[in-house]
Amino acid sequence: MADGYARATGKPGVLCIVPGPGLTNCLSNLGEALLDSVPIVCIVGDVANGSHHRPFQVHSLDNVALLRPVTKQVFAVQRADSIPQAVRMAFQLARGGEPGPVAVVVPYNLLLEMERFHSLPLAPLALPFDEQACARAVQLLSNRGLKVGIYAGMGCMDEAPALLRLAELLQAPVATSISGKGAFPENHPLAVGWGYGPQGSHTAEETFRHIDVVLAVGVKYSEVSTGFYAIPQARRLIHVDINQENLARIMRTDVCVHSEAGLFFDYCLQRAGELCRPANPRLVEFIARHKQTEFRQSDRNYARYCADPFLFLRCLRRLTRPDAMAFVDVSISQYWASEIFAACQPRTFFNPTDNQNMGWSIPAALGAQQAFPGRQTVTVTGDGCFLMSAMELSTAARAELPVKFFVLDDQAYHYMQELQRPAYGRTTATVLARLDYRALAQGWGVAYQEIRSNGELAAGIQSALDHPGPVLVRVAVDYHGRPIRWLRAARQRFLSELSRDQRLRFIARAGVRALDRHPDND
Ligand SMILES: Cc1ncc(C[n+]2csc(CCOP(=O)(O)OP(=O)(O)O)c2C)c(N)n1
Ligand SMILES: [Mg+2]
Repeated sequence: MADGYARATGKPGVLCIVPGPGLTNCLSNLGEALLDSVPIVCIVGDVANGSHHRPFQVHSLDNVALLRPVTKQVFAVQRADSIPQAVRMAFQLARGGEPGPVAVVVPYNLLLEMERFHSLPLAPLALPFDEQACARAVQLLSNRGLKVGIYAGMGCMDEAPALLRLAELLQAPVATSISGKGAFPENHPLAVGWGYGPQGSHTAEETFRHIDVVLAVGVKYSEVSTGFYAIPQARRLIHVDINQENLARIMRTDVCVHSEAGLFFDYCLQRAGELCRPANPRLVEFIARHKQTEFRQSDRNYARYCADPFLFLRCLRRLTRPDAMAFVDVSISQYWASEIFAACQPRTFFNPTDNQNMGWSIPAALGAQQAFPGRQTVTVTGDGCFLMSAMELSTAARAELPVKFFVLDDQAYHYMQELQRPAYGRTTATVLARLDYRALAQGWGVAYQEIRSNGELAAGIQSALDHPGPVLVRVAVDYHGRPIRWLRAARQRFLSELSRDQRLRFIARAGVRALDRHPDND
């Protein structure tokens, strides 16, 4: 919930937990916030310290050590008078630089003490700005003989107006990373979708084939966003990021700019005269044509029975408002949603990208809905993801948070099946139980709805959206046959990196398994 609140508002979410099980239960989500650059301040009580310390206290795990790998920093407070400073520093650090979770651990006996606090606000952190590198970037961008494309990540999320102005100035097509979706309006004539390689949108891939200089801002080129690093190497690359350690880690980079995105954009926009390019109707027409093709191809129904998940996502986008907040979980549908669910405003599309923490979307959506009670808020989970955190529907009912929870029910971990079947010729531990979702909804006290075919999509989605309270919607889906660009790209990349021996073993196993079939192996 703290993570969803932070992503939706841009402000740190605050999480208060007990040590021991409270802490171990939230480690996966803190890890998500760390890898996805989400500011969270995590206040953790701890067992008594100093003269109050006794052996065998409840929850006396090494809580500080547990927190270290999933946070930017842990402030382990030892005395009551250091609490205010630790909290101030935690907020500053959570927001500062590349955002992330920060923990303050307070032994509970300190909360019984009296203290007069005199804690002054901290001086703001200086934002990184490398003027020389910015100048080199501008020099490259001002060469009108080179075609420029922009790749924008989450680091641009609060700089959308400047990003838009720069893109129009350069007449540059803009692709985003998954978590950058919304930083640039995807209905803009220069928007090409997400990715820019074989794993991303078709239009982005086609458009960036002709690009000479990629300007990447506020991105890391992480495994998930690049389709197991399948994104092509740009002929020339300028990489701008607030965190120096993210620069040039994955891609061969010509200009590394260690700068905050807003300062970089300001610097460029002050040099509008040098960067300005004439309108490029041919590019705009090229993008529009590919978008049309993409849209037409996506219209095809693949489902043999039930609803087509891609058509569901398309319909959901059509029926939700532009400022609706969509939380898309770790299922196959996250890649389809990245392609078809156009985000036209910042902080409207959310995904647990780099920790791929199943079940994240349900509580995250509650945190966001709490921050913005009037905005439509939806989750799209697979049935597997749903099972990881579905109990939080009781919170939606209790706190009257009108989130609409769409569950794509295929009774399987389809994602795992897609990975296992080509490699092993069989699937293992991927089939899920048949659930009575209606009874579950009734138990939690939320409304219930079912969508069983494409014909029911529009009316089913609309009536859930119209309902004033939380609704659980079971969407019975058939994933069969629908191409998954991300998986195809990641698979090809993976295979291309195998040694000759590894590849031979792979092929031999596939051959043996083709003869030795275990259809009910799961
Ligand atoms: C906690 C956790 N366990 C396992 C995984 C590996 N994993 C990624 S997606 C997935 C299956 C998701 O199933 P579902 O939500 O039904 O979506 P579908 O694949 O059917 O689209 C699994 C097991 C993970 N990312 N996180
Ligand atoms: Mg599933």
